[in-house]
Amino acid sequence: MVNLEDLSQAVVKGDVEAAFALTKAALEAGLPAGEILDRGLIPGLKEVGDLFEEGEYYLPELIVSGDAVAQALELLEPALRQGGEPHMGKYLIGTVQGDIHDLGKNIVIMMLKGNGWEVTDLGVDVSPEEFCAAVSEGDFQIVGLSSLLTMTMPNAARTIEALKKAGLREKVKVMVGGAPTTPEWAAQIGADAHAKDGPSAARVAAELVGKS
Ligand code: B12
Repeated sequence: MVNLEDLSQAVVKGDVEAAFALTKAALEAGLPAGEILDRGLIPGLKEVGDLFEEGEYYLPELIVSGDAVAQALELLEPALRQGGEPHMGKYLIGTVQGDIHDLGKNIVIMMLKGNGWEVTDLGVDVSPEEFCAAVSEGDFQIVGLSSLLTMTMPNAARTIEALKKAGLREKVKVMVGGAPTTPEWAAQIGADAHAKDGPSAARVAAELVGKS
């Protein structure tokens, strides 16, 4: 039986091979992908973040632990995105300018796809202008802005302002998320909604388009 605490610790140690092997074993043992995430990979990353904050870990540790999770996520993707043909609509997502964190965004993408959304991913460090260009060219119902750094949260606000200036704000609903963000902040910057994790992102997206 796979112990998900061992998986968390593999992430904490930045043991890419062990994290991959334990994720594979957990899937083969029939554990749901969501549980592997919530009880294995995410708590591991949380501990890495705490150690970083305490000055025990430095950037290289963040990098290897992030890499361990990125590789494990590839194994989870088929299970997380199971859900058939896209029928909810089109969702545009990206990490805001100045920010290169993408693990959380990628989990949100998997959950959205698993819940019937067609998702276009602009990647990381996406400028307000790039978001505007994509919104203007595509027929998206929702734009999702991810921000993991307190320092880059204002760039989510700038993106919403840029959409307004370009006359595109009414064309799309805007959702925001990322560890330091809150529903209050979302309301303050004029977003339509906030979600705290992948499952709630999928639920809130459905609500925003009246398909919940
Ligand atoms: C891994 C990691 C990295 C990796 C990222 C790898 C990658 N490919 O993403 C690397 C090494 C690149 C990195 C770099 C840095 N990091 Co870093 N990093 C982390 C760490 C440990 C985990 C982040 C993570 O993936 N969490 C797990 C995922 C699942 O959670 P999540 O991202 O929050 O996403 C969930 C929700 O928020 C939500 N969500 C996310 N996005 C969206 C979007 C939408 C639309 C919606 C609806 C929902 C949603 O759903 C997700 C799924 O459940 C965190 C610590 C932590 N506790 O978060 C620090 C952390 C975020 N990093 C931090 C810092 C300071 C940095 C650096 C500045 C360090 C440095 N000195 O250089 C750089 C910044 C680089 C840059 N310009 O962006 C700080 C940020 C502090 C702050 N509040 O500003 C943290 C909190 C660490 C700490 N405790 O101090 N980091």
